[in-house]
Amino acid sequence: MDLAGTLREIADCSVLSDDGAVAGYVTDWTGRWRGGPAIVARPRTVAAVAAVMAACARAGVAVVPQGGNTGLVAGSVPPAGAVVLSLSSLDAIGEVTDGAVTAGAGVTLAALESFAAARGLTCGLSLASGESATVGGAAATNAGGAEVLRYGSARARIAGLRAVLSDGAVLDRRRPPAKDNTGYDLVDQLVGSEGTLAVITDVTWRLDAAPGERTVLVLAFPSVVDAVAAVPALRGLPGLLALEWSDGAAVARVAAHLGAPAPLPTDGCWVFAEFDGAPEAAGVVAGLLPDNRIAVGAGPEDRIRLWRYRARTTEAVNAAGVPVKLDVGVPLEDFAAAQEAIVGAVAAVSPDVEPVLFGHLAEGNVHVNLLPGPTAPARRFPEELAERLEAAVLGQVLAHGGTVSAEHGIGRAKVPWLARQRGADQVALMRRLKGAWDPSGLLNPGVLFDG
Ligand code: 2HG
Ligand code: ZN
Repeated sequence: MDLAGTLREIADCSVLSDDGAVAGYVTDWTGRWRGGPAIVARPRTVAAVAAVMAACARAGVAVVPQGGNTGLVAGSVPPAGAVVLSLSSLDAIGEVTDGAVTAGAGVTLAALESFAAARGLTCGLSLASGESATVGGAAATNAGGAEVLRYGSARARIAGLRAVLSDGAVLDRRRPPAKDNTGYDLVDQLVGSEGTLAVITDVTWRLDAAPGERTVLVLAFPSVVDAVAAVPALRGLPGLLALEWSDGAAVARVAAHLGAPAPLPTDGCWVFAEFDGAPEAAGVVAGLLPDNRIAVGAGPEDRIRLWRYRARTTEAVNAAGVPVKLDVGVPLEDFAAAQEAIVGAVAAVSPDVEPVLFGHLAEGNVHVNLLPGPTAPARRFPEELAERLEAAVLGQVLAHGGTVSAEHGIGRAKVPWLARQRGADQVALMRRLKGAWDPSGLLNPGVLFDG
C-alpha cells in the first residue's frame, strides 16, 4: 500500500492528496514560496499524530508540521514528496488552572484570546494574522508581535507542552511543576525550533489579567531620528503595551490601499504607542510634537481606525506584488543610520525597488519589505534578483551589529544566513541537537539547515 493509503487507515485522521485540495497547504501566504506536491494529513487526536509520524518514519518520508501557514520564511512549505502534518484539527481548549490553560496546537490565537477575554484575561500575544495563526505555530516559531515589550515573546508565555517525536513517541511536559530544576528544559528547546525537532500537539499557555480600556497614541514624527529620540520618554510611561512604527511612505501605501486618507502627515515616521487605560502620556507627548502631528484613539472603533495604518501593512504590500521580506533587528542607537544604509544598499542593487519599512520600535525590529517599483517588468522579482536584494539588506544588518531575523525565524528562506549570524560552531552544535531529536532527519528538512 502507498503512504497515502496507509495514512488513510489511521483512525481520527483525514488525508488530502489531490492537487486542488492541498493547494492552500503547499504555498506560503506571500505567494513567493511554492512547494509540493505533497500529501496532507490532518489528525484529530495526539494518538493519530503519533501514528502519522510512525508511518512516515517507516516509509522514510519527510514531515512538515503546519499550523495556520501564516509564517513568512517558508518554514511550513513542504519539499516535493513530503507529508504536511496539519495540526489545525487539534483545537480543544482546556480549563484555566494555575494561571495557564492547555490548548491544542490548532487553536488559533484569536480563539485563545477570546477564551481568555471571556474570563477577564489575555494571552498576551497579538499578531495581525491571529485569526489564522495557531498556538502550536506560535510555540514552534517563538512568535512575537505587537506586545512583546509587555508580555514577552511566545517563549515567555509557554509553561509547558506536549509533542510527538520523530519516531512517534510522545513527550508530555504539559504541566511541569511551577518550580522545577530537573535537567535540560525540553519545553524551551522545542520553542522556536521551527518544526525541526518534534511536532508540538498541545501548549500550556500563561494568561495574564487583561488590560483595561486601551488607548493608542499615534505620533507623526518628521523623521525616524526624531522618532527614535522619543523612545526613552515613551518607554518610561506607565501602562505602555506596545510601541510600533511605520515609515511615512508605508502609511501612505496603506492609506491608498484602504481608500482611507491618513489623518496625520506622512512625511516622516509614525509611532504607535498603546496604553492600558487613558495615558497620563498625553501631557508628556504634547511636549514632543505639535497637535497636528498627534492622534488619539480611545475606544475600540477609534483604536482600530488608527491601528489599521500599521496592522494592515502586510496586506497592502501583498496587494501590490510578491514582496521580498526581511525581518531584521538593529540596535536602537543605530536604528536611523542602519535604515539609511539598508535603503542605500537596495538602491545600489536596483533603482526600481520600493522599500516598505515598518515594525516593532521597542525592539529595534524593522520589517523590510521590498516590492518591484512601478516600471519593473513584473510584480515579482526574478529569484536571482531577490537573492541579491536579500544579501544587500542582510549584509548591512550584520555590519550594524543587528540580527537577520528578529521575529519571523530562519525557515527555508534564510538558511544561508544562520551561520553568518551565529557562527559555524553554534550551527554545528544546533545540528548535533537536531540529530539527537530527529536522527533520521525527516522533520522539516531544509529548515534552519541545508538538506
Ligand atoms: C507584523 O509585524 C508582522 O506586522 C508581518 O510581523 C511583517 O509582513 C511583514 O513583513
Ligand atoms: Zn512583526
